[in-house]
Amino acid sequence: MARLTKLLVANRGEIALRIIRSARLFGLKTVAVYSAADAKSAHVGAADEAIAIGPAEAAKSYLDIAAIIAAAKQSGADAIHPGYGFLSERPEFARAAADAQIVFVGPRPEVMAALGDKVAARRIAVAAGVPVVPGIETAEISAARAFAALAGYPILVKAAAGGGGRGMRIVAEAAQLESALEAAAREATAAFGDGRIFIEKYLAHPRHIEIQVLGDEHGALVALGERDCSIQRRYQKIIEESPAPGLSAEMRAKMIDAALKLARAAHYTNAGTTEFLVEGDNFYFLEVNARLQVEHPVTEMRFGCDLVCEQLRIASGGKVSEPAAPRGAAIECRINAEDPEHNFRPATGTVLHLSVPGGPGVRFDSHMTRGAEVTPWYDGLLGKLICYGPTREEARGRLVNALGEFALLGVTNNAAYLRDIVASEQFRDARLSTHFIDQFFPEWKITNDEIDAAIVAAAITAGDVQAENAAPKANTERRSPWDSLNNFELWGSRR
Ligand code: MV4
Repeated sequence: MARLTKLLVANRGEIALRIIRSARLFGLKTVAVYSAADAKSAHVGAADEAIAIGPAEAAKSYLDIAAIIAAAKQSGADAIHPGYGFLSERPEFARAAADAQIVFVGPRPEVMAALGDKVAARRIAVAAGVPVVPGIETAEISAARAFAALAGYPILVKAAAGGGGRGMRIVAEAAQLESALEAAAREATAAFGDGRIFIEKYLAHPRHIEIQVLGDEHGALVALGERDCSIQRRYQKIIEESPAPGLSAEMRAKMIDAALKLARAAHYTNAGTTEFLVEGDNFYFLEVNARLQVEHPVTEMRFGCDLVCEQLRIASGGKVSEPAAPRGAAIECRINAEDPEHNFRPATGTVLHLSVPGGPGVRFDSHMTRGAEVTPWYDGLLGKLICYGPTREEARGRLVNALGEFALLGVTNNAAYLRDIVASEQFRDARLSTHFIDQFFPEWKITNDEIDAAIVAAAITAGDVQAENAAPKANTERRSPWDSLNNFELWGSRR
């Protein structure tokens, strides 16, 4: 068993903090890496040491394999955790770590490479007896026509190197087929340097349900239930929950069995997720995410486990723990720096005020603090609010409350939008599908009664901070807090 001592976290933001916390619990020293834009970021202060790896551009910092391996060597780290995004699913990175005698916290590079190729992953699924959407592995026009005629339109053209919705094209009728195949191949070549495409029957109204698995190097594999991630916008998940509402015990058992068969066939180790589309009583393999996922906390809340500790145990050659029986329900929502009133355009700024919700079953995974800067360089995830409850309704009630208590001023964000969704009857009734947002919340405006006490209180302090910053001269006479509201931009932007 490789005894690890020091972990380099090759990531930033909330997930870097999340990993540092568990690494410390696991008894490891921690090394943060950071770009020039993140010198004052929370993960830098949280780690035992921190190493600058380059300029703000991700390509020259968090995506620079050589710079990160050099930082690991310099600090004497014997393991690297990639987090999610960035280099987390790049086999070259896992390979470079291994070549430098550093343990990569994730599956083996060959496994990652096989699963990263959606056509190869689909073949592994078929060979393992896991259902896939009827499809064909070719872009050859006559074979494609024959398949589409048999399966029926619409069909979906996908890129082998794609995933997460990139490089997909829905084809509604035969007349569009040829040009769609050409365009998809061209796009895939431009985006991924790999023009291979495949075709599937298009499922019109699916749910997205995924199974969490853990595998160790001794051949043990366990599943930790499912997550329903149907609520997404432009392929970005925004609300995730476990268990999947209405999923029968029989379907769950079948999906878990399929995920484990697939993981076994792929020689999967460490934490991974098998994504499925679910329509009625049928489920179909979509892809494997060979990493820890953003939404892993909902699984942790139900199973009372720490998936990052499990990952570290597996990476040290230890055995996966047999999961406890899951309890209750957990729902997560992603608080993003974006403006839901203006087509969700990305927002930036300085956090002037932060009210973090609390209470039983409430968890906030975030790197935000007052004064934190949100820059345009990386994704806009400000934090994840996760609520647990004995039942879905209790978890949902807590999440509505928690979103009400939450206030982050200075950076426009989607918290009030999320609260409206979680409080809605459509969400209460779990009318879940990948079209949920388009169906029920395509556009949105804040209403005046949502500008509530928490926001007003926050605005007062934020206004004070702004005023202090603008006029740093000593002033012993306290003004009325209401004065500071006058030029506070919240009111201009929200009314
Ligand atoms: C599909 C599909 C319908 N039919 N495949 C989107 C992300 C990529 N990983 C696969 N995706 C889809 N594949 C067939 N044959 C619908 C989607 C899809 C989707 C899947 C999961 C979560 C959100 C989604 C949003 C739109 C489309």
